[in-house]
Amino acid sequence: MKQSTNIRTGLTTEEIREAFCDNLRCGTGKVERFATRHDLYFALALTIRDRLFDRTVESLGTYGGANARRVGYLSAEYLPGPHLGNNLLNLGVTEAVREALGGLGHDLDEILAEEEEPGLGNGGLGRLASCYMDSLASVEVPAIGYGIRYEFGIFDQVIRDGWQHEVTDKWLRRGNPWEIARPEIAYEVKFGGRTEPYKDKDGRFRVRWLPDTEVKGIAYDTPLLGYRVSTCNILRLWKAEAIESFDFAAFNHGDYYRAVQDKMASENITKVLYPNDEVAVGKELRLKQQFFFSSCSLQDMLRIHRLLGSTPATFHQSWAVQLNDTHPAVAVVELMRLLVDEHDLPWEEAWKVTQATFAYTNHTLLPEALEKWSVELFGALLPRHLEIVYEINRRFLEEVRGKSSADDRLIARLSLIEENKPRSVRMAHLATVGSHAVNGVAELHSELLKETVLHDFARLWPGKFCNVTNGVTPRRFVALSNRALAELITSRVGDGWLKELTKLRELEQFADDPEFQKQWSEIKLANKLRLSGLILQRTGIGVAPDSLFDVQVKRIHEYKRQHLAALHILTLYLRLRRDPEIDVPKRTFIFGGKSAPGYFMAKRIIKLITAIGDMVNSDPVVRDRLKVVFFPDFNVTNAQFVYPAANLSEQISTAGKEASGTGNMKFALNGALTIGTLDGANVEIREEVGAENFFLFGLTAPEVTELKARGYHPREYYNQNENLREVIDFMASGALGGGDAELFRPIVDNLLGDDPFLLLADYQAYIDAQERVSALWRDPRSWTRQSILNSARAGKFSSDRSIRDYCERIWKIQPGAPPSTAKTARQGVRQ
Ligand code: F58
Repeated sequence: MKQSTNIRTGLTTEEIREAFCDNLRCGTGKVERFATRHDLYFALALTIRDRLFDRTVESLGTYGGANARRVGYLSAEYLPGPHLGNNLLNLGVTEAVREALGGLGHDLDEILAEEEEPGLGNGGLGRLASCYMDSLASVEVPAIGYGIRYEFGIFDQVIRDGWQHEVTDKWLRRGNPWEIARPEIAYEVKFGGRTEPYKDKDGRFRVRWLPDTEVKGIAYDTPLLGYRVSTCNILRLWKAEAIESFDFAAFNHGDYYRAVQDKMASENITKVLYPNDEVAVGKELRLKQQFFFSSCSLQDMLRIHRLLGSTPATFHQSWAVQLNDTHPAVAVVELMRLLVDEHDLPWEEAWKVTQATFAYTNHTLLPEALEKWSVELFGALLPRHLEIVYEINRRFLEEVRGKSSADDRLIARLSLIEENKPRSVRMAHLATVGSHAVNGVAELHSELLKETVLHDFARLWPGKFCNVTNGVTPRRFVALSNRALAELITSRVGDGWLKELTKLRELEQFADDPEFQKQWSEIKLANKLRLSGLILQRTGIGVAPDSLFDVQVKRIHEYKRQHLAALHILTLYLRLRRDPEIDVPKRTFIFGGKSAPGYFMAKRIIKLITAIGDMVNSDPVVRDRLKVVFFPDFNVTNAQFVYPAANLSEQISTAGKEASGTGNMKFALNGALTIGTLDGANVEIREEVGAENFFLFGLTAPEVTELKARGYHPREYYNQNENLREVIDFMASGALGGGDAELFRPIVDNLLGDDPFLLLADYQAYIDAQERVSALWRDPRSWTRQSILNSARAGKFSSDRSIRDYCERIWKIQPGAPPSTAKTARQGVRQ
């Protein structure tokens, strides 16, 4: 008999098989004979979860010292993707598990396909948070990712008649084997009511908050293991529940409905993720969500801090708290309230602790995405917090006034309160004032941040601003999703690249090696075949794996300019119709991405793409040369099939609009060439891979500003460019909408009348760059060479590097194994 402990922790094939059978029996209550594939998945997940939590306990033990500073990553969104495959990879047991299951007659890949991913985010920002959690553990920084356990995550997208429809995401319907509910870790969160001044027993002036309602936040923990290390951090998501005493109060008065209603209202807080991308919603429930998770997280961090034997005045020594955009910015105010009102710290001291604790990452410059809360709403929901905001503001503005150059206009611009009707709290200002560091997510973005949105703050506190360029985890986005490529890389440069991605540079020497080139392109072709199968299954469209896979996957947004790509397809289509003999290399255009449900233009852009697809894919003259696919329901699971199969990565946002982009990095790492503008991290990707290996086009950010200042007249471009005119007229003709000329009128009118994202100004440059793409594609050896160089030189874009940058520039934490990884330190705090 094996030792009984190994059934929960052992990593051999035998131990895993035994544990799996045990979990199937005792964890899901099934006998193997009657188990469904989902039961098998569940049993395997439980088996792996045991091994992860074993390491969590171990990590907490080793990091438990009072001097260790941990990271509290506050993010309203996470997009972890399916856990199972990643955990097997990080634990190093994929093959052992495959064998163990194989021995029982089960197929690991089929079981992996059973997992439903947690869609707890909208897009880049949520996915970045998950890449960072992977890297925090992998570079061995103790951290807790805090967020919201939405019952319904981002909707599932279905395409019907070419339009997007939203279906509720019921990711918890069949249970979630990765999380552990921790009802003992619960905090009360108050809302509404009023405040009341009083004198405490020492005669000091104080304020108490008399709320209207209270809810309870319950912790749900998911272990997040680093790559081939024993550090296992946790993702702690909060679920809102009613406080029973509240129900009872109403119940006792015989008001049964009121009691049930209160309960429902409480639970509503974490019901659903707002599906908006790059637009602040301003709804009360959204502010409730933000405050709810910020408050629970801070109370939790304070509890851990005290468990470590410290007092609130040294909170910042235990915790570096990163604000992932302004969604958790109210935490600045909540920490002040906790320290001043509940822990009796003097204001000045509390403020020092608060500023030393927080750092803020900005992810957008788009004005419509900058969060503002009307003072009325804010004060009604968080009356004490509004007072604290006013006090922070008063002291801040007083400090600014003390400086000679401050005039009233500057004061008004800096204020945490926007005085326009309705008066509102500017969350980016609050986050900036309450933090010791502010960063953008790519070099260009960080510069623009200082020049635009936070210009006055950057002048006031130049030292507060820095840049941390985004990164992505090479484990999920190369090793897991492109296994064959990972194996090829490892065969040439060893396996160190997965921990130190810049080692990929060693591949450069093989860029012209015919044997390596052959293997490289065979892998790409196999990935394209795999994706073609999925495309056929999901859309019914047959695509040619040997065609150029030209891919644009990301949220649908006008600034990202999916419709510019559409103009290119129409240009090629009309050219081919006019002259079928012309040499246009075979291309498959693949789009994917969700539109916010209420975003009229984005939904129409989806319809435009699908309408072009219907026309192109069925036209006998072009259908063997061009194909257009809208791949429905782009999410992390699907993404893992898409990036490895791409030849060309479309990163064509209007310069100055995309803060960074992270898809651009995933494509490059998987050997796609980029066609792109000088926007976000494209600038740095181009710098790294070399200008000669990047298809650049379009106006630069300063040129965009200048053109707009001069007065931009899209119609002039239309009048002067015959091809462009033909394409736009075609869209307006109704030929695409089955005779309905109104269908794409809003897009046409928008482009000709206003064109806020300068498609017409960039059109010709884009078409020319696409010509260069086609020319290179005709020369497979040169293409493959450039593909290899793109991967080889994209090592900078590992999220491990980003996390090390945060550690050095912002958190002042030393990554790497804890001082003593010895098992003796087991008596750590229980988190
Ligand atoms: C994205 N923002 C940026 N926001 O657009 C992208 O350039 C960047 O690479 C990425 O962040 C990571 O830094 C983004 O995804 C959201 O999804 C918000 C969700 C909440 C409402 C407002 C938009």
